[in-house]
Amino acid sequence: AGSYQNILADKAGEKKNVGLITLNRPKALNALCDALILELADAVQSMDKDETLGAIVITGSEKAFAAGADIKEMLNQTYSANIRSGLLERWSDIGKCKKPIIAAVNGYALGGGCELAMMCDIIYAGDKAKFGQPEIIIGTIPGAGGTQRIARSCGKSKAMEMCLSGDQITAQDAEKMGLVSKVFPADQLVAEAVKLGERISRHSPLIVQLCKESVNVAFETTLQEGLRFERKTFYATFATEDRKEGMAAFTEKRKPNFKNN
Ligand code: CO8
Repeated sequence: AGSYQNILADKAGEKKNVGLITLNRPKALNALCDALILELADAVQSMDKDETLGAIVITGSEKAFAAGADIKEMLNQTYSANIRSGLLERWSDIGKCKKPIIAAVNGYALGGGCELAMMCDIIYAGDKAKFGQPEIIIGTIPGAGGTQRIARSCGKSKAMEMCLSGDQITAQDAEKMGLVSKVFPADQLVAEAVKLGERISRHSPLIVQLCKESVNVAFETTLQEGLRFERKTFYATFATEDRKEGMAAFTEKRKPNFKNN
């Protein structure tokens, strides 16, 4: 990855097979200004293409994952300018990544920061993390998935409570309601997220991609259509060398040697 002003892009893990993106705009608690979003989308896209990487971790600082969209940048924005510029268009590029993305959230994940975490495939949180959709407090509503993704992953009551009150919730509550899959001591969080990325990277990248795509269908369609998609995709794995290798390795009691093929 190139050199960025608002993020750091690195390779982590023993085999350097996990992409690590650190949001790095400390003076604004990693508020997601346009420049940061462009860099983030660029880094995610180039890591998605990098065949040495099996997964990506996105993190911030111990104080803030991201405190939301940049309020100072939005202050004088107008409706027509939003339409003309296609505000947040690059944002959806992050969601197009085919590799698994793990959000490692320490500190504040508010507004667009909470939405960024929810765009990732897995959320790990540090024990002091705080999640919230405070847009309502400043006279607007979530604009990058907050009203939709909380409702789908945690149900209506939780989504309404968070979006209508603007209250922050703790990492422990976020875990209880299923927003977050695990909570770790803050100083171990990024290492644990990278370890998960390393475990994912042991598998066939091709099959990992199909598996991620299949889980994502659960958020987009009916159960019947989703089950049909899953079964067809399961059948499709039998057209790959890696499926054959995985099952052969099991029967021969050895480790598989996947070729991404
Ligand atoms: N935008 C711009 N600057 C910010 C933001 C932000 N969202 N959050 C913090 N900052 C700046 C502060 O202005 C301050 O800068 P300065 O020292 O120059 O005044 C610096 O970061 C440090 O912040 P605080 O002094 O406020 O730190 P505290 O520890 O006292 O408070 C909080 C931390 C509670 C996180 C507080 O900063 C806060 O409430 N921030 C705003 C949170 C918020 O309302 N977020 C939602 C924004 S709206 C949104 O996200 C819309 C989403 C639509 C899609 C977005 C896609 C990107």
